[in-house]
This record gives sequence, structure tokens and C-alpha cells, in this order.
Amino acid sequence: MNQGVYHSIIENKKKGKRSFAVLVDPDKTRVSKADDLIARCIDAKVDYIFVGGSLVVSDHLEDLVKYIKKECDIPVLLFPGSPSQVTPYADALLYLSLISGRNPELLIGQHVVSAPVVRKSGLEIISTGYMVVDGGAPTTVSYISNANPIPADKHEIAVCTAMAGEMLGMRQIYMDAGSGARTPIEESMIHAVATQISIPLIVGGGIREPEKAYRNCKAGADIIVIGNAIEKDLSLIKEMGQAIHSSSTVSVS
Ligand code: 1GP
Repeated sequence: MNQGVYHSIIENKKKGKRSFAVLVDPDKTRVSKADDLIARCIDAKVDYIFVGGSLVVSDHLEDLVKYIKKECDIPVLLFPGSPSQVTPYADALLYLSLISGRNPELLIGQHVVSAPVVRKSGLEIISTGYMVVDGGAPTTVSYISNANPIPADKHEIAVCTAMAGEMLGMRQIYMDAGSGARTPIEESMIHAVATQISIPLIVGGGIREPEKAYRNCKAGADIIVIGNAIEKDLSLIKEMGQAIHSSSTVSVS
């Protein structure tokens, strides 16, 4: 019986399994070109496919989600930069609140406006405390969000923000240096946060090397998200999958 995406995330965390999420940006992935990507995701045992982005200008997000769902069993999670990216054809919605920022629209405003549409979608809703960490240069998310990222060396701010998110009832934390970040989040910050929360921790932004993905897992990340590096070189999917899964404390078949 399918108990839902969040149930699988929790079960994996309990087992010590580290998971790999591939971020698919609809602006960069045409439906007609998705076959190779999907085949490689299946081959690398990718655990989740995230679809969305801070700014999506193309209009085929829904077609892309439908196509991925038709071609594979990997759960598709929407990672929306705005309510216009909500489609009922995915498995779940990362219901993001930008808790690292002080922009009320991204903390609660857009959620209020879009609540009826989100409810009607029937999607599994996974409330997610979204924390943007400075990645060494402005990224789309840092610009579009109109909110300061957490400074990369201020671990205590990251820890307190994640703790507050957990105590507010958020079901997971997503720490993101932003897509294509020059500098990914340091392991020391990941470790500091991971040891102070009990909910799953997702980490992404600027991860280019399998070794970095492995170290992030060892530091306490439960799910590693990779987008840009894979867009540039699809063969990285296999290596990233091996690195992430090999860091699990259980054997992953
Ligand atoms: C961005 O965390 C994701 O929101 C992935 O980042 O595209 O840099 O891998 P990259």
C-alpha cells in the first residue's frame, strides 16, 4: 500500500538511508528530451524527482510532470517558486515557507492566496521550512525572494531557524544555497543543524562533485538535491547516486 511520499522520507531517515533527489527545471528540460534523463534516474535509483524553480518562464511544467509520471515510478515532488507551479499530476507538494527570510509574502502571504487551489489539487502536502543560505553570489532565489540569505558562516542562525521551523510544526527543513550557487553549504553548518532537529533535512544548491554530496550526507543531510550539475552532464547522475547511497548507514540495494 502506498502510504505517501512523506512516509517514505521518514522511513528512509529511520533506516539511515540517504536519498537522492534530482531537480528538474522545466525551463531547461523539454518534454521531448526527458527520456534520457528519466532513464538515467531509473538506472541510478534516484529516490525523488523535484520539479520547479524560483522562476519558471516556460509553460510546460504540467506536461513535463505528466510525462515523468507516465515513464517511471519515481515520486515527483513539486518545488514551486510560486503558486502558478502547482499541478495535481505530481505526487506531493513541498509546501515551502521561507523561514530564513523576512518577506511576509513568502512566509505566509502566497500560501493564503493559493490555499483553495492547493487544497483542491489533492496533492500530498509536505510543509517545509525553507532556508536559503548565502552561496557566495546572488542566485535566482536570493534575488526573487527579496530576502537576505543566512550568512554562510553563521551556523547559530541556521540552527535556531531550523529549530524554530521544527517547533512551528514544519515536517522537514530544506537548506538551499540556491541553484547554481558558487559555494555549496558547508558540512559544518549541515552538521550543526542536523544534530539539533529530528525532522528530515534536505540540502541542495551548488553541489557539483559526488564527494561533496557524500560528505553532506555524512554531515547529516537526509536528502541531497542536485539540478545544475546534472543539467550540464547527465552522466553525473550515476556517480551522484552511488556517492549518496553509499553514505547510508544501511545497505541500499
Ligand atoms: C536549488 O537546491 C537546488 O534550489 C539545486 O541546486 O541546481 O545548484 O544543484 P543546483
